[in-house]
Amino acid sequence: MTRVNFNTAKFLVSAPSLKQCPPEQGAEVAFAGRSNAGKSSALNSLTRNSKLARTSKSPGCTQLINFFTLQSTPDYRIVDLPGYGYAKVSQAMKERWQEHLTEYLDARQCLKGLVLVMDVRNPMQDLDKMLLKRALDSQRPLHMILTKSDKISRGAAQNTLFQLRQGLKKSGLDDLVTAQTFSSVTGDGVDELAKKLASWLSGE
Ligand SMILES: Nc1nc2c(ncn2[C@@H]2O[C@H](COP(=O)(O)OP(=O)(O)O)[C@@H](O)[C@H]2O)c(=O)[nH]1
Ligand SMILES: [Mg+2]
Repeated sequence: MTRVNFNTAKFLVSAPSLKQCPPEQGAEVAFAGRSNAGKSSALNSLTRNSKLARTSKSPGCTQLINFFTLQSTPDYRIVDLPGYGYAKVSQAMKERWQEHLTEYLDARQCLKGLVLVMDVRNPMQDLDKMLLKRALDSQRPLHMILTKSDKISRGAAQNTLFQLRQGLKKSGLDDLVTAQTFSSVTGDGVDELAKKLASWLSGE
């Protein structure tokens, strides 16, 4: 498998909509999730760069699609999609977010897979399910990371993961949808996530 050095990630560009995204070239993977689920922290753990994605105190502010490129393999990109579900954001803004997301998922050929970031204590909220559905509609694989696993016991985290996998299996989705636990504090699951993304990016 092609070696993918996530620690060479560097900010590339912010796009307010699909039109401003970098050219379709190479391969990219995108991160999505509710505000505060731990998306920025996960990106920073993956890239071993605590300053890559800003972990914000004011969620819901940015509606930009942020692109990062891997300097060792510049054709590979990581995409940070705007967080969703932040209560104080207006309805109009929420709808605009859904439109942009749908547009991006439908049109973006070089998108190889989607990471859905969810707090292990509160997975599969309505908007998470909506995102899952959109990913499946666009025939894209989706990998769920259950973050903040350090916040609960190992047994409880494993149980949540088990239940989630059972649900996927029952719905016949377990070939396209995978899941793992994750913690940016303890490093739980960082290597597992890196492997998944490397296989998507390299197509191996
Ligand atoms: N204990 C713990 N806290 C986390 C973890 N990941 C994120 N956080 C905290 O959760 C809050 C939101 O994280 P952030 O990465 O900004 O979430 P985002 O809005 O999804 O990008 C911050 O206070 C983080 O420090 C984790 O794995 N463990
Ligand atoms: Mg963030």
